[in-house]
Amino acid sequence: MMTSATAGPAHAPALATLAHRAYRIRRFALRMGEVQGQGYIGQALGWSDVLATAFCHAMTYRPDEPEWEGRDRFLLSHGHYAIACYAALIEAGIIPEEELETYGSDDSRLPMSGMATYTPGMEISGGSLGQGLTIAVGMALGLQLKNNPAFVYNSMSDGELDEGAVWEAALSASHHGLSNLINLVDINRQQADGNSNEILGFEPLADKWQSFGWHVERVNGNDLQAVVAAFDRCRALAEAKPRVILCDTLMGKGVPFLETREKNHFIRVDPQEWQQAIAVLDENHAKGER
Ligand SMILES: Cc1ncc(C[n+]2csc(CCOP(=O)(O)OP(=O)(O)O)c2C)c(N)n1
Ligand SMILES: [Mg+2]
Repeated sequence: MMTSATAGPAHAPALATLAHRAYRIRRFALRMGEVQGQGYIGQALGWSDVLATAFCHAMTYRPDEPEWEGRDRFLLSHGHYAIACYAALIEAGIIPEEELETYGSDDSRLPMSGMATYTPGMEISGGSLGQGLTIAVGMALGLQLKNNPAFVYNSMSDGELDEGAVWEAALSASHHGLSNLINLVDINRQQADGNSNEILGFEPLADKWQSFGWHVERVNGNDLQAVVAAFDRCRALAEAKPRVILCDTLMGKGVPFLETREKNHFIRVDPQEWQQAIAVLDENHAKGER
């Protein structure tokens, strides 16, 4: 039997350390973007604070034993956010840092869309949008039946709210009282064809989840303290309800020239800009700005 250190809330870092880890996640993602010359970097930068909170504050797992039965599960429903998830898995110690140099190349364990069969720590092959929550419901129910106390985190995007299966899963989760299910929604107000809420209006979103029987948190997804508090409340809640954290995020967060770039599903980054982006990120982090 393999023995390995267990990461988890008991070892959760102070906020400044967590901010440093979120910075490192952003930096790993930018490096991968540079290696491949492309990547969903706007999303990765926007989602890094939530990923840092999940992997470096809230979740229990063993970096050297990614399939340990007692681990909290993290499902990347929006498979195109793989670059962000790999960056978090590197920071979590599940993927070696050197491996980021292979991102997106043939034979790499880090393909451009998340694949469960390729990558340690990647629980599902997401990317067919709207499916992650349906799988998460089944997993959470299974864990409850086995008296396994692990949490299931589903990570999804606001474009996925257009998918009917999400709402069927939401009904099922509350019907079964899945208190071990925490759904994380990235509300970056962007999807392939424009502003998500204008393409298919989803507001008032908190009311919708609440009426489906969920405990709801809505936070600025780039305010680390608020994100940590929301995760903590969701983990501590005694009610037999599934939990959702609706996170309003800013695409490109941490690199001002990308934050203000015209918001597209695929933010344009010119070859010389990857290094500039890393330099600005480093500089702002050194100044304590986020
Ligand atoms: C079921 C399904 N429909 C369409 C697509 C094509 N697609 C890939 S990413 C994407 C955008 C979805 O919205 P969101 O994830 O919010 O976009 P982002 O915030 O990353 O811009 C679409 C439509 C897909 N992968 N799966
Ligand atoms: Mg979106």
